[in-house]
Amino acid sequence: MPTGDALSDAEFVVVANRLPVDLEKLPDGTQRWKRSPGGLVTALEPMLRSREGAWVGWPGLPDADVEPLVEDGLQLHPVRLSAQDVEEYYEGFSNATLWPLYHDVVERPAFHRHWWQSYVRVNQRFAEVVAEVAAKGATVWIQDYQLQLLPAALRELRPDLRIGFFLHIPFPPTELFMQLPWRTRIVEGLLGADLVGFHTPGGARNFRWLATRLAGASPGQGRTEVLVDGRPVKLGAYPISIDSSNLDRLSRTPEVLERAKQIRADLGDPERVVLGVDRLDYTKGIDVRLRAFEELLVEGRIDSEDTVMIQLATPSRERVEHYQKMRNDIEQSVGRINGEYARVGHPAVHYLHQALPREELAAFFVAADVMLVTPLRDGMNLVAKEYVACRHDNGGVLVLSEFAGAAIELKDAILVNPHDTDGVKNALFAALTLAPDEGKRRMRAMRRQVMGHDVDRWARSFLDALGLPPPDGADS
Ligand code: GDG
Repeated sequence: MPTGDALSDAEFVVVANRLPVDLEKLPDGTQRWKRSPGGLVTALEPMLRSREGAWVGWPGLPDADVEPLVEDGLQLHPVRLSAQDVEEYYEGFSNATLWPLYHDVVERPAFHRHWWQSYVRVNQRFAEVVAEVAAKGATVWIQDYQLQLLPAALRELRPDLRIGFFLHIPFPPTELFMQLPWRTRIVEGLLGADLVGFHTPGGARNFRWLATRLAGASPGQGRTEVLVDGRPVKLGAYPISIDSSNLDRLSRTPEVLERAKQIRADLGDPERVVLGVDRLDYTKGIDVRLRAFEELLVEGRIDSEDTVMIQLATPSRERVEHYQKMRNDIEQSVGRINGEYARVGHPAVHYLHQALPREELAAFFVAADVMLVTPLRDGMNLVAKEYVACRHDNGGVLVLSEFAGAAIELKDAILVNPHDTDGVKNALFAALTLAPDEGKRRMRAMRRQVMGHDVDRWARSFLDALGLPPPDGADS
């Protein structure tokens, strides 16, 4: 990738904790860039390119001094984080304070003043980089909980910018948010934006209440606006989605269909395959579904000879303490279930702690009769939508937690309360025994939703609300 010399003056800037490419250290000590494709990059790339856009973010390695670069017409501007920043701002305040607090305190958030100081410093550093990169009057779209102080910090430096913020995780109930010692600063930070977006109307409502109570915002036009010192700030729900048609296309390719068959054959051609796919995170309720599966085995309602479970768990945040404990607990459960119910060469639960290629993931979705998505709380949950997009045969049954944002749109899933073990167990059993016609009816309805509301539509609706005009020559 070439390094750009005179980079800046971008009309459209995306800011996220991470760049869409990762810097990797090779064993010989040299470094190279590796693409890290994700839904957000796919959705925003065309818009960024057509507007000579820029992306600002951390390259993923501590203490990395790297110059801005241009990749396929897209400017990439690295923000440097020291090892201490990674520990305090990222692993600490972002992932051990905000993450558990915003996910209903399913683990206890840690409140440390030095983590907060680091969060303030890093957000300010991001603001300085964006202020350098953005052209006069440019539009800046800030992503997620790591950067909640950035809207106000940026407005302070560059009042000419149009600033949008989108939160990818749930915005918590007000009673929980009030625990945060720095609650007012966070709310004021977000109110620096012109538009603050959430996955659900509930998130927007919670934030609106806090904006008026903590930051002196007053009601604006209707319920989707507040006024901050007379300046309107729009609030709204923009449920994110996936690159539906591409995934649908991928799931129909001969390679994926063949691989799906092979997966079932490798499992010993069981009658029913139950699947879970998650980042290994305590919010995802992996323990909940293992318990449900185990109890059905104990009660003799299912038999491991003909019903197997696969749990794919992508490694995540391995240096954060909560994650280490959860991994041990889950691996112990898998071991216990297999100890009781496996035969040599025939595990009852197949557990992979690995990141798999996208094609392989699609094949698992095609191969699974029942998909278990049981988070205790989740902003949206893209896996649920990806499963639906891969079921062009209208086959497969989705069991989905009521506490995932996706439950608002995927009403034809079998919805469960993940705190209710009997409920999850009975829902799993119902899914395994659902009449095929009823299963197809439900999947068809969910596919209409997912195929009609893709990530591109999500990004457009957010940017329309922010007032970003379409690029020259665009057809919309
Ligand atoms: C946050 C919010 C919100 C997983 N394993 C592999 C793999 N994945 C992909 C999935 C999916 C993505 O990772 C996970 O997205 P989720 O939405 O399920 O969850 P979070 O990572 O927690 O995302 C969430 C999201 O932001 C977007 O706003 O929906 O609520 O928590 O795309 O397919 N991909 C590959 N190999 C794997 O092994 N290639």
